[in-house]
Amino acid sequence: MADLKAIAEAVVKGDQAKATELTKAAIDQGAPVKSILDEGLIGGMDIIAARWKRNDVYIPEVLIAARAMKTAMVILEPELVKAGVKAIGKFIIGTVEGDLHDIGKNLVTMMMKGAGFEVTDIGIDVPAARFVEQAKSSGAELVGLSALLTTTMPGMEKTLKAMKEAGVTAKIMVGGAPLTQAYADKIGADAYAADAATAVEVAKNLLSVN
Ligand code: B12
Repeated sequence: MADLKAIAEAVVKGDQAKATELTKAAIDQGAPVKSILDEGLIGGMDIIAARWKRNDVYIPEVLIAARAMKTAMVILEPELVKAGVKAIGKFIIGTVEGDLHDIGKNLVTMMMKGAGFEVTDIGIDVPAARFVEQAKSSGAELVGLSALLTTTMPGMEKTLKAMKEAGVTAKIMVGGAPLTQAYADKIGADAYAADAATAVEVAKNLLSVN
């Protein structure tokens, strides 16, 4: 029988080779691909996210775990497509115009992918018009805006306004070190999260998925 717990453990340890080998073995043994994803790979990322929130592990461990998941996903992804397994939601994320910081955004990207979202990272220094265009063309249910500078935070409000005016229906989540829940409320964002692990919980709540 496929050992899905061992896959999760390999992800937690950041063991790329083991995560990949066990994922392949589970596919060969006929384990349901959705279970390999949910209980194995996402299961591992859930554990690392919880440990990160408790400060039991730090960013390097999160990055290494995410890399192990990404490597194993190369093998699992075609099987998920074949089986018609869909992502739990479509999410696009970018850092607002004038802002080049991307470390936090990249962590949010990894954690969201780790939780089963389909994520499109549209990069840094993204003008409002590009967020609008990408949100519309991708059909994403959720858009994430990141800002690390007090001088670029107003770019979030501008982007939110542009999206509303353009009729974008996606929910909008904001984050970045200088942000607060109060600021998110003031600019009319649908949600705020202080870190990438919380971003996943908030995103799931917003879209009512588990
Ligand atoms: C690394 C860094 C840089 C790097 C960026 C490299 C990169 N590829 O990102 C470089 C050297 C390029 C840089 C440049 C500058 N920086 Co800088 N930088 C930092 C630094 C040291 C760390 C930021 C970081 O990566 N933190 C780690 C990540 C993991 O944390 P995070 O970004 O907050 O992300 C977490 C959460 O906020 C949240 N999150 C983030 N995004 C999102 C999005 C969503 C949707 C959600 C839900 C959650 C979420 O989840 C993340 C993970 O948990 C900070 C200081 C600090 N301690 O924060 C200064 C800092 C942000 N920088 C600062 C400044 C001033 C600058 C410059 C203007 C400096 C200069 N004079 O040139 C330039 C600006 C360039 C530009 N136009 O953007 C100031 C900002 C001050 C202010 N009040 O605005 C800071 C605070 C330093 C300081 N104390 O003065 N910087």
